[in-house]
Amino acid sequence: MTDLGRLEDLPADYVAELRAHNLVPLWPSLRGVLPPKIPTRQTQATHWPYQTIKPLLLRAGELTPIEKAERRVLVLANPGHTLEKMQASAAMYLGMQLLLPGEWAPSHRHTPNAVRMVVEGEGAWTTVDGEKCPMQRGDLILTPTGLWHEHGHDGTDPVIWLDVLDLPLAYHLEVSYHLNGSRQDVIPGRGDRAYARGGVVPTPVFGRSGKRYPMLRYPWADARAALIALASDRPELDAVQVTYVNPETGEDAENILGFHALMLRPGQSLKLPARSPAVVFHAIEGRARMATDAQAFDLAEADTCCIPGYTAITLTNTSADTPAFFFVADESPLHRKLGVYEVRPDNQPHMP
Ligand code: 1HN
Repeated sequence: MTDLGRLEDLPADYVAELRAHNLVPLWPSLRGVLPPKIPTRQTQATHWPYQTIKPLLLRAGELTPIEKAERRVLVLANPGHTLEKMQASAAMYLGMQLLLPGEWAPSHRHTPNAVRMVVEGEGAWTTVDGEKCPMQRGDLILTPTGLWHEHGHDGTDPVIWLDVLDLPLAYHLEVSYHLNGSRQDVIPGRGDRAYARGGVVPTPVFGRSGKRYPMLRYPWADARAALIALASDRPELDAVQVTYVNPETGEDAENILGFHALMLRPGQSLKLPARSPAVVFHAIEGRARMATDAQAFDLAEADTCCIPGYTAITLTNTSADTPAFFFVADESPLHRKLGVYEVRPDNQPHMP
């Protein structure tokens, strides 16, 4: 590949004159913005152990009342993007949120899409678009773009959950904003039970519900049962994984980020091919060794990690007798919509 001309090769007065007119020569920067064969990624493989986060989050509960925080969150920031950017990857934001007994995080809505993955504690709830969703460990609760949501806690011990948002993308697109509201009236209706059995959905005899997001809560008990059934039905299947979908359309549960649950059989080692989206793993039950070409670490229960795109991953269940279960979030719906989704089973470019 030919070396392209550098900025230093140009007369300083010429460069200064260009700049004065808000003009920039492309060729000195062309390889930077369009590198050969593989994108430059700022996202670094990063591991956030829960044992580190939990005491610091409980301390935040002592230091900052909910009224002074609105959302009491420690952000899982990827150092590759600089901590100030508060992003886990190019499109994903991660945060651990604490709600103490009796607290209320007031109703608001915003343009970024969010989900909650419940990590620990009993008795909290999130009301989304008038539907009161109980929060239990491993449950996935959607708060898609534009829907009102608020969190409350009727239990006796702290509740902690993982927030995943497409905030970095929305912010970059200059479409990120919020509106404050008042306490929502709770409307009867349980989308989580109405769509609880795969293959059958409520019949719209009197017309469709009109809801773009008919299912807001995906109970862990159901996703876990689906994984166990899949593993026993398909003994030869390597990737025992399910995707959280909109049960009326079969499409991804949200527009931009993808959400999945993954099971590793006892002792299983799973090789995942390099794919274009960055991916987040959160250990719901059990533990695993996470390895890329460059790095390895142990993911303990409730730990979270982020792996950049275009990276092959080997996940190994270090227990010989119990399965391990993971929540997986990635940027695949976004990449597919943009037409840049790519799998590299042989680590070679396969431009779509
Ligand atoms: C948000 O609305 C929540 O509703 C949590 O719990 C984290 C991070 C950035 C922007 C909005 C919530 C958030 C957030």
